[in-house]
Amino acid sequence: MSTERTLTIVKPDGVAAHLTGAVLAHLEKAGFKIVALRRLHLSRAQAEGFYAVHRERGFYQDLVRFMTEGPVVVAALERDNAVAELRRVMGATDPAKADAGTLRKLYATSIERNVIHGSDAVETARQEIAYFFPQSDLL
Ligand code: 3AN
Repeated sequence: MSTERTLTIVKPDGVAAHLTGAVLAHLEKAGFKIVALRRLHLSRAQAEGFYAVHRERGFYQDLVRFMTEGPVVVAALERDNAVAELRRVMGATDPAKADAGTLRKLYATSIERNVIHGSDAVETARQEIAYFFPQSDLL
């Protein structure tokens, strides 16, 4: 078991529904340490860049609109096996398919408005953390 870092975003639906505290508390109880934290309103260019991998997908423009509709809260998290553990705690992308007790099962309202982002791989996590926390000594 090695200590890893990953990046999470409480998406605009979660922040608007006052779920930031509940989501972060859930993550802390699941063993994640919050090592950096900030709230920001993503610009269109930032959201497009963040989700560039989905550029060709039919839902891309809607996704960018959703991610820019209000502020998000971004955190760098640390624990053993952090990338895989965060994805397990988040649950499936589609809340209808998410396991009981996962954050998306608890709080998400659709496959798009699914409350939380988590990095999909260790290298992606490193890039996402560097993007949102460029000045920090985390790197
Ligand atoms: P995850 O967030 O579970 O890693 P990705 O990376 O496949 O899922 O998708 C990124 C985001 O795009 C999702 N969190 C969700 O907001 C949105 N999304 C993914 N698939 C769909 C879809 N079929 N329809 C609408 N939005 C989607």
